[in-house]
Amino acid sequence: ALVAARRAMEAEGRKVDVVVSATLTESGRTLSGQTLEAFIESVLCFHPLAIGLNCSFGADMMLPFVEQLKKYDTHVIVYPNAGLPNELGLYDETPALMAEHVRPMLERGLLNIVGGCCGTTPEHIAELARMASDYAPRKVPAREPALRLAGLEPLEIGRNDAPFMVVGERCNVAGSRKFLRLIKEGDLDSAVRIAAQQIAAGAMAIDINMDDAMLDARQQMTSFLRRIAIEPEVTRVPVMIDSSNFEVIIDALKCVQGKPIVNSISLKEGEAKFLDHARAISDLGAAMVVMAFDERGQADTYERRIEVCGRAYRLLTEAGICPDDIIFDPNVLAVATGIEEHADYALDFIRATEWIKKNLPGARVSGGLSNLSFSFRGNNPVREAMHAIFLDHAIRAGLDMAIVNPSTMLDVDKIDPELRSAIEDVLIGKRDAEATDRLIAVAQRIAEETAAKKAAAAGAPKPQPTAAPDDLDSLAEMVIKGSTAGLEVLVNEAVVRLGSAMAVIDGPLMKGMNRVGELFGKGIMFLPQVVKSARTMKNAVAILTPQLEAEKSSNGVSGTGKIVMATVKGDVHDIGKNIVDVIMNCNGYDVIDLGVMVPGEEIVERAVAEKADFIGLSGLITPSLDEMCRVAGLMETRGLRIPLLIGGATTSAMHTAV
Ligand code: THG
Repeated sequence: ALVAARRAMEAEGRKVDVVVSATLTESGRTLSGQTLEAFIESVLCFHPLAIGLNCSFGADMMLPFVEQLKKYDTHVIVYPNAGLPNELGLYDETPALMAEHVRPMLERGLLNIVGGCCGTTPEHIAELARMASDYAPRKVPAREPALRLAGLEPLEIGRNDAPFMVVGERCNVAGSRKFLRLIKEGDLDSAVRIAAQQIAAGAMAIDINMDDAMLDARQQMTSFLRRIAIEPEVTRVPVMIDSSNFEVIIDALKCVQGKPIVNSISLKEGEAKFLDHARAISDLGAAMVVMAFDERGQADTYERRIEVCGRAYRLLTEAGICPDDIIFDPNVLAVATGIEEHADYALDFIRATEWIKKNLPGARVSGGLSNLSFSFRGNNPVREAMHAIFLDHAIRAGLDMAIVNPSTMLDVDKIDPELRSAIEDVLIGKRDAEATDRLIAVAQRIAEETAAKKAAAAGAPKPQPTAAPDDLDSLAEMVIKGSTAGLEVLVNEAVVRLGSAMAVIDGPLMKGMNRVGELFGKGIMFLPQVVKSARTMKNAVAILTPQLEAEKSSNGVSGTGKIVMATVKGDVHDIGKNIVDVIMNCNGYDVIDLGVMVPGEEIVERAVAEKADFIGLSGLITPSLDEMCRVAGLMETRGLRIPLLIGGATTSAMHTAV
C-alpha cells in the first residue's frame, strides 16, 4: 500500500502526507503476527508523517505500547476506541473517561497527534482536543545509527551492544545438496525444517537462494517465502534474499512482511544499473548487501576492495540511500588453494573490513564464511576450524555479520593447537606455500583419522600395503604427490621404456592425474594439492615438449589444440577458469584467455580469428547459464561448429545437455 501510494503520487505529480497506523490484538501483535516494534521497523523507511496505533483495546490498555513508540524518529499518532465494546457492541466510555485514559500519554509527552476511533463521537474528540492543548507535543528524537531489520520480531545490528549477526547459509540450492534436492522434489515441509533448524542453532536471519539452472528461481523463491510466512518459528527472523537475478529479488521483496536484506547488488554492470537496483530495493523497504565487484571484476586485493567499496558508498549516499541500510561484502575467497595470488585473501578481507568500518560511517560489513575453506571440501573438521579462527579475527576487525552454517560453529579455544597454529599461519601469518603445505599435512592427518575411525566403526579391513613400485609407478606417484625432484630423469627413462613422449603422457602421467581426480572426488585430496599435481604435470609436459614436437612432425599429427576461454558477460568470477587454464596448459593446449565479463560476440569473433579448436565458457552465478546458451546460439549463427566447454559452480551435466 505504501509503495502504491508513492507511485500514485508520482503519477499525479502531487504529494500528500501518509500516516501509518497499526491495530494490535490482545497478544500485543498485529493480526499478521508482527510485534509493534517489528512492524515499525518495516514501515519506517517509507518516511510517513506519523506512525502509531488506532482501535485496539481502548486507551487505558494502550499505554505500554505507546511507550514503545518513544524511541522512533517519526511523529506518533494514537486514536483509540472509546474502550472495548460491550456485549451489545456499544462503546461505553464517555468523552471525559476516555480523555482521562489518554491523559497519561500526554503527560509523558508521548504523542504528536491524538484522536478517536470506534465508538468515539464529536464530543469525544472535542474533549481530547481541550485536554491536549494543555500539554506539549512529543519531541521527535534522533536515533542512534544501526542496521535495523525485522521478521515478526525486530533485530538491531551494529550498535555497541548489538550482537554479531549469524545468517544461516543452508537454505541455498547452490550451497546445500540437501536443500536443492528438497526444493526439486517439492518437499517444502522439509525445506522449511532446514530453516527452522538453523534458527534453533543460533541463526538470527536466514539466507535464501534459489538460483539453479534447472529451477524457476522466481517461482521457487516466492513459494518458499510464502510458505515460511506461516511458520512463526521461521518468520520470526529477517530473511536475506540471495539471488544473482534482480527479477527474483524484486519478486521476493513483494512477499516479505518484515524488513529484509537483499543479497546482493554490485557495480559490475556500471553505475547506472547499480543505482537503479539500489533505489528499487530501498523503495521496497529493504537493506542491501553490496558486493565488492566493479566493471573490472571481483575485488581481490586490499586496495581494490577499499576502492570499490568506497566508490559504491559515495554513489549510494549521494543517491539518498541511508548508510545504515548498506552492508558491504568485501569477498571472502578461498585460501590455501596452492595459488600464490590467493595467499593474502583472508588478511586483505580483514584489513578491508577494518577500513570500511573506519571510513564509511554507518555501513556494515558481511561475508560468506564457508567460501574461505573451499580447498578443504570434504574435510569438515578443518573447514570448521578455519571458519572459527577467521571469524574470531574478522569480528575483532569490525565484521558485523556472516553467512555461516550455524550448527557447525566452533569455539576457537577448543581447536587442536597444532591445527589452530597451522590455520592462523595460512590466514594471517606467513601466508606462503610452506604454511599451506603444513595445513594440508595437518588436514590430511585429520582426514585419515576420520576415515580410519569410520572404517573401524564399519569393521572394514585396513588397506593393504602396496607392492614395490617400478619407475613408471614412481612417475605416476610424483604427479599424485605434486613433487618435482628428479622428475626429468624419470620422465626420460619412461620415454625410453615406452617408446614415445605421447605414450608417457597417456600412460603414467595420466594415470597419476586420474588418481588425483579420484582422490579429490572422495575428499581425500584438496584443491591446493591438485594445483601442485597439475604443476608437476606441466613440468613433465615441458620436458617432453621437444620430443612431442618431433613426434608430431614425423607422423603428421596436427598441432596442439587451441582453446579460447572466457568468463561470460555479466559475471566476474574467474578462479575456476584460471585453474582450468593451468590444467589445459599442462596438457599442452594453447590457451587464449579473454578474461571476465566478455561479450559473447567477442568470444566467437576471437575463436573464428584464432581458428580455435574449441571454446571454454566459465561463470559462477546462475544468469551466466543463460548467457552461455546465448553464446552457443551465436556460435551456431556464425556456423562455428567446434566443441563448447562449459564450466562453473552452477553448471551441471543436465544443463549442459539441455
Ligand atoms: N557473499 C554473499 N552471499 C553469498 C556468499 C558470499 N551467498 C552464497 C555464499 N557466498 C554463502 N553461502 C554458502 C553456502 C554453502 C557453502 C558455502 C557458502 C558450502 N557448502 C558446502 C560445500 O559446498 O562444500 C556444503 C555442501 C552440501 O552440504 O551439499 O560450503 O560470499 N553476500
